[in-house]
Amino acid sequence: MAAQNLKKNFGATKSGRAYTRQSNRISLAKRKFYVTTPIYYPNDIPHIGHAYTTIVADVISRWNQLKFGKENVFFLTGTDEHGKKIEQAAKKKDKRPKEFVDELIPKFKNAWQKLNIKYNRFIRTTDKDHEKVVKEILQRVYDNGDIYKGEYEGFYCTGCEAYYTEKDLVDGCCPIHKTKIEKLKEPSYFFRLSKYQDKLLKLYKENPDFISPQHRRKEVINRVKEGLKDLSISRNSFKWGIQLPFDNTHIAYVWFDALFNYVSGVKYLDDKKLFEKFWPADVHLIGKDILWFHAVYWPAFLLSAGISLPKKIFAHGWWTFDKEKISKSRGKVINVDELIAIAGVDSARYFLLRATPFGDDGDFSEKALIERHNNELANKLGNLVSRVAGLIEKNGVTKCENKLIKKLKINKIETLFDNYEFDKVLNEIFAFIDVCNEYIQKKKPWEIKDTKILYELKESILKIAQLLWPFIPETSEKITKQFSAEKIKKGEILFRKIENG
Ligand code: ME8
Repeated sequence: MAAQNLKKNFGATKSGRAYTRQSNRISLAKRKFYVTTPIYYPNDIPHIGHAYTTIVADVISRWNQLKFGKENVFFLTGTDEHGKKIEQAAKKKDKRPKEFVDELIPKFKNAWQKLNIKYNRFIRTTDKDHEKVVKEILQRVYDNGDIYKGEYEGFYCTGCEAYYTEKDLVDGCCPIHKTKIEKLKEPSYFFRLSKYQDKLLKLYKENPDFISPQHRRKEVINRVKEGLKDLSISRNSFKWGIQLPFDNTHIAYVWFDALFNYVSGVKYLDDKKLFEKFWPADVHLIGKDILWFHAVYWPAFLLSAGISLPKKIFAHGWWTFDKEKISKSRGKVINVDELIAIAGVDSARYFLLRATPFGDDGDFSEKALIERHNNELANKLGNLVSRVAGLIEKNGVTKCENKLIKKLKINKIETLFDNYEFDKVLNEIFAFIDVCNEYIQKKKPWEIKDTKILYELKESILKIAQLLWPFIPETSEKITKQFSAEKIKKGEILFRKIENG
């Protein structure tokens, strides 16, 4: 309901002409948005890193709902359930892989629910429709000659679910996990990745926004220029995966399986209308750890399968915890319940989006979160809302032209949002909150009892709530409800200050 209101407000209160101009610019074909997160390995409960990408996807989804309407946005998340890593994790707990993941999936769904994340589908790679898609594509790619049989001899890190060459290793260990690496020698089917080198380079060149941020795009281009080897896309030494349709003694390489979730998520084979409405994805959000798989393998697989390419891969940075790598074994990990316990859901969401530019690495600390909660959410936003509500409760409002809102840089905010510069979006919104707080100080409505000023403030607060809705939905809905009521009342405190911040 509140979202409906917000949507209405968005069209109605936004500086009229600019909005019309803007909406004319958006072609009909573009009036939808499809955002995805990586599908996470359910070998443990989700932590702050997984929460981060999923919260950002939720923010993007909500922002596009405001622009295009709820029905024109699709947000996909889910879990990556096959492969050696999951098989090993299950074995450790003495469980069968499916039984093991079935117990972890509710933990992911619960975590997203607690964080107020509203996805359209939670895809699991064990879903029947997904398995059907992967098999059909494997057969297609095999039939068109891009898959051939050979033998893989080399290194494999199960933690990364990735192949390595001798020169990638550091002292004989995986460069990421620093753990001992497995040497493989087994029959395998290969995908002709080498054939796609020039096509990929052309793709990056012709679509400079395909990979973001730019410095990561350059890294990918340089590596692709060094040459691409054909990729082993099947395993036959274990069983937990999707069988190749043309050889049931092999299972698909987990990344060949996982990447196709993005098309099966919108019902590639089962619902043509849905698929055509949302595909190609507008953005795949990922962490920088898995950029190579998404920027190189994924478009090559799609080109081979004859499916159009996503518009953008955005690889964000890495969160550390008190300046150290997030690591369960060293106790440097913060799970979703712990994150929420610090200062509530909205403050956690706000902090993660505000503290570091999207794309850069960031450091998480409880102290920094509490500081932002106190100084920005409680002192600036909370105080504005409570002061204005209190004054209106006593004095009422008188309708007038809202001159104050002209200080809100709405076009700039829209551009920043669409450029994934969320920290700057929040900066702009909070600059306007400062303007509103200063306006009260200057005009002293409690002395002169000017209820026109209170009307301007009320309308401005409604606009602020709407723009903040993607970030702090629960608070924004409370504010919207409070300030849309016939009789505005002071109401509860939105953000209680936390001591020792
Ligand atoms: O890679 N900082 O799954 P995964 C920021 N199944 N983001 C982080 C993070 C951190 N410290 N730690 C994790 C996989 N992430 C595959 C994906 S997609 C077809 C298959 C986030 O469970 C970030 O989005 O290892 C990263 O890319 C993802 O979790 C990796 O999740």
